[in-house]
Formats: sequence, C-alpha cells, structure tokens
Amino acid sequence: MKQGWRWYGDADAITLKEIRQAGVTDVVAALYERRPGEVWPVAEIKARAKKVKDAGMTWSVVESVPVHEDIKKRTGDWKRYVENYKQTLANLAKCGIKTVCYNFMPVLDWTRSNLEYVLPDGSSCLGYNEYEVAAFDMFALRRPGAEKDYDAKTRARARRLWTKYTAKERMRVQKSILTGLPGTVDDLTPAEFLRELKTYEGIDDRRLRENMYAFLNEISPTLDKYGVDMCIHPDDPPHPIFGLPRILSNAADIREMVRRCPSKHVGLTLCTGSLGGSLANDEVAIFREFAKRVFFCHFRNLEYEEDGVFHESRCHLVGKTDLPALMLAFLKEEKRRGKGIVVRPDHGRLMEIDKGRNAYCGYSYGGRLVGLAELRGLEIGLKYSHKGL
Ligand code: DNO
Repeated sequence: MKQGWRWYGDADAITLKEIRQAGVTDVVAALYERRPGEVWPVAEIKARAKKVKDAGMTWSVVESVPVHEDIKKRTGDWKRYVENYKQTLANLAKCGIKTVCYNFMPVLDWTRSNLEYVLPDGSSCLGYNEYEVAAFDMFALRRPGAEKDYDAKTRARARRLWTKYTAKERMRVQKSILTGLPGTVDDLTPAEFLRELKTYEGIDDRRLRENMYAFLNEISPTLDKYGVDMCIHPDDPPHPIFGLPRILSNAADIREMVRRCPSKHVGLTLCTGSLGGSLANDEVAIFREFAKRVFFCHFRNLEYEEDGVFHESRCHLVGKTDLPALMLAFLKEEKRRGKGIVVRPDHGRLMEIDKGRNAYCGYSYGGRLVGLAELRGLEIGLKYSHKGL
C-alpha cells in the first residue's frame, strides 16, 4: 500500500512536514487555483511537484482535474474544453504524474447534509441524512417538481423534520449541501443552484451516460499515448439527487463504463465511503470484479443509523465496508501487479488536536493520522498472517 494524503497546496492548514511525519510517501494534490476547463501549465505543475519533492515525497496522484459542465452536457464550448483536458493530461504526464482522479457528477460534487456531526466523544465527522436533503429540496430550495422524486413516507418525514428544525439547523443543512466539501468547484447560493439545475433539463440518465462515454473515448488516445490512468470517483451519494442523474453509483454502472470505454487506462477510484453510501453496494465485490481497473483508493468507513442515514465511522476499519476483507483483496492485487497502489485515508474526524486549525472539513490532521495508522496496521497484520503477500 502506497500511503497517500490529500494536500490542498499552500492554502492547506496541514503542512507537508506534518504529512511526511504521518508516514506518507505519495501526495494527492491538484492545481486548485485553476478553473475547470483551463489548461494546467507545465511550469505550475512542476512548481507544485517540486515543493512536494523538497518535502521528501512524490506528487503522484491528481485529485481532481474537474470536468467542465459543458463537457458533461455537451453544450457550449465543450469541444475546446475536451482539447484543454487532453492538454492538461499530457502536461501532467510530462511531469511524471499519471494517475488522475475526476468525477462526472452534474453540478454538485460530493454531497453531505452535515459537515459537523458530533460523536459521543466530542469529535466530529461528516454525516448524511436523506430526509434532510429531501426537506431542503422541497421546502427551502422549492425545486419545481421535487415532490415527484420522493415517496409519501419520505415526504411526510421530511416535512416533520423541517417543521421541527430551527433556522440554525436549516441553515446548517443548506450550507452543508451547497458550500460542499473541499474539492467542490463552486459554492452556490440556492438561486444559483436552481439556475444550474435548469441547465440540465432534458439531460436524462441515458444522455449523461452517453456524454461520459464519448468524453472518455475522446481522451483515450491521450491516455494510451502517455500512459495516464483516469480513475473516476464514484457518485456520492450513489443515487440521483435533486433530479440530477447519477451514473457511476454501483457495479452495473462501472461494468457499462468499462464495456463502452475499451482503453485499459479508463478505471476507477475505489472510494469505500462513497460506494458504501448505498446498502445495496458490496465494496469488496466491486473491488474484486474491477481490480485491474482500480488505480487509486479512498479507504474509510460508515456507520449507519438506518437506510439513508449515516455518518463516518470512528474507525476507518469498522463499519459498513468490510475493510479487512478489502485490504486482503487489495494486497493480492498489488502482489499480482508487482507494484503498489496509492491509498489515502479518506477523511478523518475533527479531534481536539485539530480544533482551531481551520482544517478543511474531513481533512483534519489527527483524524487522518489515526485513519492512516489503522490502515497501515491492518496491512502489516495481514502480511504477517498471509505469508507471501
Ligand atoms: C470528497 C472527495 C471528492 C473527490 C471528487 C473527485 O471528499 O472525495 O470531492 O475529490 O469527487 O473528483
């Protein structure tokens, strides 16, 4: 397991020195200051890579090169953005960075309804409650036609919840959804969000899928030429949201992508927490089925209160995903390849030692330090008990 860590560049509250002291060898970063659709210049990539190298590590994975909304919709300037995307990939490859994470979720990236879910010990983590999301959709955003997307039970429960919530709690849900997580491209107001949603009118599930396969096949010659591995980040939550289609949520979606996009460089970021957002997904089975196409991993875990309501686990190894079984399959795949795969501890609790540090939500030092140590311990333990791994 190559130990990875997401670093947000100079704006990050966590320093490269601290990251190195966590045991990290591989830094996961991006040129966050570049807007979606822009070409990433070689000089800027080199400068960032040098900083990481000077700190004793390697910038080996990009998370993310965002896909411009025009590409997802195939409208406006999409052709130019595809060319720019190819140029960015070529530039990254020229600097030796050949693993690129991205997603194909319309408008919103990653969505949570609670960025400060407080655990009994006072630390906090990220949470998701589908009733809060439904309530926000119907009663705060008032998206036209939203009611049609929820069954009677969800509508009733969402209404009860919203009536009970104080203005502060409602605002917490809104901010969690619209200002999103780091890596999200833009923070939106409800009015802007509604406007963005409108631009997806007429783009249904099938259309969005076709657009994604077309995009991947358009960039495939570049991937093949430079040996760049494109690893899509699964949808989170892994189902349609706010009337928007979501097309990479489960094994069937991955299977279809792989079938339609033959380049062996079209693959997956195995994100246990995102796939784990549906009780129907089996993350270990997904890893086993697509092992050859997994180029990067996010490992963490979820604790469910009930279907549709969950928060991140206290321990990266315990919860919805059978992380020990996954790690075993992962180590076997590394052995088969004869080389390591980068894993980053995905998110971590905000603990006492992080308070006042202004760390990005989910991207604390202490929480990820613990997460990475747990993963490393599991790896060592499994290698000890499974000789030859
Ligand atoms: C959240 C992240 C995602 C991820 C993007 C990749 O914490 O895992 O925002 O970076 O979806 O494109």
